[in-house]
Amino acid sequence: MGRSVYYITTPIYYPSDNLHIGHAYTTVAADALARYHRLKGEAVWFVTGTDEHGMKIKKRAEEAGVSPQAFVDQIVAFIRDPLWKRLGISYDDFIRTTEPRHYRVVQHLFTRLQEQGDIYKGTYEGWYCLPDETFWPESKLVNGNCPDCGRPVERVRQESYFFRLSRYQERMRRYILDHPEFIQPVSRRNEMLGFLEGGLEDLSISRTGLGWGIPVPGDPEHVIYVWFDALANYLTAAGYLSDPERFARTWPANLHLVGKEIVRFHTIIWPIMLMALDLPLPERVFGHGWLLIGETKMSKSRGNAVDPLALIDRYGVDAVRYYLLREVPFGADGSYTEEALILRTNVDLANDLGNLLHRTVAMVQRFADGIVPAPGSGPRPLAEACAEATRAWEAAMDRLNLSDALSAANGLVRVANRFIEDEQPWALARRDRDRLGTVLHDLAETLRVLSVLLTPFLLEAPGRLRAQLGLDAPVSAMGEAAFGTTLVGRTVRPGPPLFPRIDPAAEGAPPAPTSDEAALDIADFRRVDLRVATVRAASVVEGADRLLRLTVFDGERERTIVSGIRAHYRPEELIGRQVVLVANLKPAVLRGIRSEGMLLAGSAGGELALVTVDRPLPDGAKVQ
Ligand code: ME8
Repeated sequence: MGRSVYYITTPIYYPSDNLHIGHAYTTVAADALARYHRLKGEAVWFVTGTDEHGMKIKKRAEEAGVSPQAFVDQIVAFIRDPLWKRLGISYDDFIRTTEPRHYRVVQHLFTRLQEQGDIYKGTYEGWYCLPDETFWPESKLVNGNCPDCGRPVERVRQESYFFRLSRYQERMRRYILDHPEFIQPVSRRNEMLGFLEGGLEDLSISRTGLGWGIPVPGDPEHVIYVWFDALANYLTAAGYLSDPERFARTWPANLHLVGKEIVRFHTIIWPIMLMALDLPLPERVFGHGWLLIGETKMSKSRGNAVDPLALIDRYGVDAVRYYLLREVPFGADGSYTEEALILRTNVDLANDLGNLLHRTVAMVQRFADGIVPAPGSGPRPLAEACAEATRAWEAAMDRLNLSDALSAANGLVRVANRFIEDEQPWALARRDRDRLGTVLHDLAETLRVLSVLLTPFLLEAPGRLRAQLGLDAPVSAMGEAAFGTTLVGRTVRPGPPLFPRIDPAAEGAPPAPTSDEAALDIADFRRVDLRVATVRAASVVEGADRLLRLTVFDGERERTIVSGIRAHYRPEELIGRQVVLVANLKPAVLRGIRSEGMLLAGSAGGELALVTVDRPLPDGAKVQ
């Protein structure tokens, strides 16, 4: 027998319409976790699929004027390709409840439970919420509506088969109490314990007159209730009945990832089905929060759904996957906005990560002939930062805290960008080649480590990043996150920006809101006294490798300015140049020299250039 398998599932979705980014959210999260466990060398069985029976589908098919099967076939085809294909969902099995392998399992379960007295025939009288496909007793309704979604319910009275939930109520409560890991996050666990306090009624698990579903064995007037049918998919996809050996390795599931509104089905009804069948219960059920539009849940039936493919077309698959998993702490609700997606992409990916790569590769190119040097002497803060970020990242992944994991990776990017500012490799290039080797090497190595940490989340960027570092193979194991020297001697290959900045205006999206505090009043700006001045003298400041001492004439007098531009200008090339002076800055003493103002300069990616005027102006001319 082979080793045991990490079995992870998403809900199986109703193919009643095209899916939206709420469905993509769960599925991308499960995909990232599946990729993570594969990186750790585990055998993974990652399953998603579609829940194709039920009244809702039947009605939608009637509206469309086609058979239910033809209706779902066309939507399911679309879900598999292009939807999950373009989102890069690496499922191992896609289960459809209309498949023969699943019919067999559901009918087998039904018969067995009936034989042992857990299913019996009676009459159901109560209410049904169509969008949720849920039965409700009168006592649970809220203002006559569905207590889960608030929408109207319809009266149902018919002969029905029942599943004896009540018999297992106390066992279920004990199980939840004894297994604190079973329901997560803990708020959902408390909710479920509260629900059990209210007592469990036996569940109606068949319907007559529907004609679209799995027939009750021996009583084909009845079809099996869509939730009983759907939950069993987790057994079918693990090989129950069809492949006992695989089933033994795969079951129980390690993780059912679901939206919070269906936690009750997964942590009360489903485990009771398994208890009744004498099968082990899933290790954990995680109920994540909702993507909201404003204050309301995004949903097909509310008509406020956002199409994932449209977002991919606009922003690329990596930006969409990153946004979904980074923005909201996994478990909480979060509002979706396109502006937030743009901002996230621009700040974390284009600015922080993209710049780090661009600067590093450009400096290796410029200062080390394009070849990653061997580390030389001096402290190696990035080695420790990488180890620390990897630890935090793994701990967050294991807690399913995907946004924290991404935040650990982004924190590392920021540390590395700061390291460039601190070490000033362009200055080291002139005076300390040995240290320069350490700095360039460790920056490149940090990027390589980042390519590992981003691999479960992003589809394209890790490979493109590695290509620029001279690596052709994709990341294949978690162990590659160890900080080492495998890049030494590699030739970097500068490429296009990893994430081009998105221009919100060009995308037709409203510009990112600026807070009132950040926005500058014109009066505030006018308080800065900017003047044209001419450099009359320049010299190096002894003992300070970044500083030049300048004498500038501002139209009225000469001033001394100490400026951190030594790595970019030789003193003699500055004499006679007109520059822009901040004339009303409080004087500061730098290296014992009183500096009376500041020169404006632009900087990016290690480059720096002084701001000057387009044609000569009298010294003292105001800049505004
Ligand atoms: O419930 N925010 O299918 P479904 C976050 N067939 N996640 C969302 C979301 C949102 N706004 N909208 C949908 C069913 N989801 C059943 C499941 S399982 C045995 C049967 C995600 O098509 C989330 O995972 O209504 C939610 O639980 C699921 O889609 C519901 O999909």
